[in-house]
Amino acid sequence: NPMGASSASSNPNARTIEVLEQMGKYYDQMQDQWRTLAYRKAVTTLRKQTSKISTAKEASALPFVGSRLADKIEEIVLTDRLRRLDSARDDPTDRVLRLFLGVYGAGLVQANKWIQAGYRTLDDLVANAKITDSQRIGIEHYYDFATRIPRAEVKAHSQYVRDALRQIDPGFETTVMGSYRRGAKDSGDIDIIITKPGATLSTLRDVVFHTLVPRLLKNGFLRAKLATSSSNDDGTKWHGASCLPSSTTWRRLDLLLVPEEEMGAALLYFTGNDIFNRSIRLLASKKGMRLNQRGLYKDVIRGKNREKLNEGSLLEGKDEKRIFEILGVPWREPTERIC
Ligand code: DCP
Ligand code: MG
Ligand code: MN
Repeated sequence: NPMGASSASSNPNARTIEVLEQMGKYYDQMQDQWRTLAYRKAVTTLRKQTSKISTAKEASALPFVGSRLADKIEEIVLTDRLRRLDSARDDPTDRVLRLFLGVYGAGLVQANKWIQAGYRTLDDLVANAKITDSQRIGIEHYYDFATRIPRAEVKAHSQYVRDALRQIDPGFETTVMGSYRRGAKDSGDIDIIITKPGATLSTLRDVVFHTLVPRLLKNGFLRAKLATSSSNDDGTKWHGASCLPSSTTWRRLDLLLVPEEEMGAALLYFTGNDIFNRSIRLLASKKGMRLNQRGLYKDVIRGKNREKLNEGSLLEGKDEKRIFEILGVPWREPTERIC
């Protein structure tokens, strides 16, 4: 967590933050996005406090802290722990569920099916369950993929990709996105945007999918391709695993192809974080615009429930700063986009 270092021990709410983060991590592992978000927002709010928040009443007066979370904050201050977290950790079914949800590509439905079928360990799955190729790789490299990647190593992987790409065509450019661009000291995966000024998406696909990736699979830098969910596969992504020549640890690597005209919107989207993205999209929609990873659009007609009735027309896609300007939002450095 990039904000951790600056405020960890000096913050009067350090212990509360620590426990809430553990609870949030638990919900994240359980793929409970709603509660994960609530805990992250509460943690962000607590980090900004300069005095200790001790009672539920004080806590619920803060933004993004509802009454239940406020009660938990009081419980942590009074008892130095959280019963909900202890019970979650003790529950064996929960443990297995979290273990299985950690397998690349496994969702709640899949993980529960494995549990229903009587499987309890990763070895059970490999030996007896019907699993996809991607899931097998996710299991074989479970602990690699669960380990955070130090910033210097993210850089080394991206340099490797960049050098190989420029050998094919020096006109290509790469940008490391996600938590790395936000300045994080470590990352969950390596997100790389690939573009080339003046090139179409089909040229990008040709070079990356048909030349770069096969070459890097052959020389052993890329170890495996992993399935992308069909719902968000628009032929602009490659998901897989990479490994530096000096290492045996496999890392999750995402390549994203972006035509020049969409670079601004893609930079904005893939920098995140996800909460920042949500709030800036919501703001766009309130102003009658629409923001996605391709561009900012106007004249979007929405129905009663804010659902969009047409696509709108493009206002800006290429320039990240212009998108902020048009939205009327002061520019925020990537390192400040942590919500
Ligand atoms: N993103 C998003 N909403 C999602 C998933 C992703 O807005 N549901 C955007 C914001 C993320 C970026 O894509 O910052 C990259 O996604 P990652 O899942 O790789 O997340 P991060 O790079 O931010 O974190 P990590 O270090 O865990 O990879
Ligand atoms: Mg990432
Ligand atoms: Mn990613």
